[in-house]
Amino acid sequence: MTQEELKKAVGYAALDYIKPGMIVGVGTGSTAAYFIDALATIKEDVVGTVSSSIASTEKLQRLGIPVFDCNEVDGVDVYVDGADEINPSLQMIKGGGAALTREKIIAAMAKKFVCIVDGSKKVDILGKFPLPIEVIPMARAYVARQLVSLGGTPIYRQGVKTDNGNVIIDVHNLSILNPIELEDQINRIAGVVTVGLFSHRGADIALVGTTDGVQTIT
Ligand code: ABF
Repeated sequence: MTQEELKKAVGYAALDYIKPGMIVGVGTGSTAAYFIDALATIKEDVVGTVSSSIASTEKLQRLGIPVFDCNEVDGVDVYVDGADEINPSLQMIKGGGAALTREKIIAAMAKKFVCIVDGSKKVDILGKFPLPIEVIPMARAYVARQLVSLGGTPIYRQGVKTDNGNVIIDVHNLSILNPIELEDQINRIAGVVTVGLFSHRGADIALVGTTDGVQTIT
């Protein structure tokens, strides 16, 4: 199976977690896009969605799936999204698609987080994928210096503006042995909006696409 087929398989497998009457949180990226296609096949059953990016909102609306503002809903029943890396504790690096802030908000709101990935995203130790951080533009150089003092190599993602009007710094050369501690340390730097480390609020379930089928990890 190709990587695209594995992404599609987990996108459709996530439908098992969608029940009638739910508000569904929808992620961003190529794997989440397959989930949106799958959701369109049962769109009459759900109340609607909240979306983690303008790109996903546009796709949901194109397919006739209602999208609510997060402030209009009391909560999110289940959130389905991809990741850039996921470890055995279901902690993740996210934000390769620059949608990390809205993703973290929806993850926090969700009763259940279902992460959908192809097998290439499974790692023992997070950090080979550069860790994305959304930063207020005026703090970019300051935040970068603080990240160097934490042992990383920050690279400004040129030409990218997030849906919230901020910039992204990708931190290379990290081996994240204690994700919770690092998430806390980076959150304490002034000017950081969101770190793409999802360790306090990791996934509850991971659906991993492999050539032997979809593996479920809880
Ligand atoms: C989002 O999409 C992200 O947090 C992650 O960066 C990315 C994964 O994209 P893809 O499914 O295209 O690999 O979920």
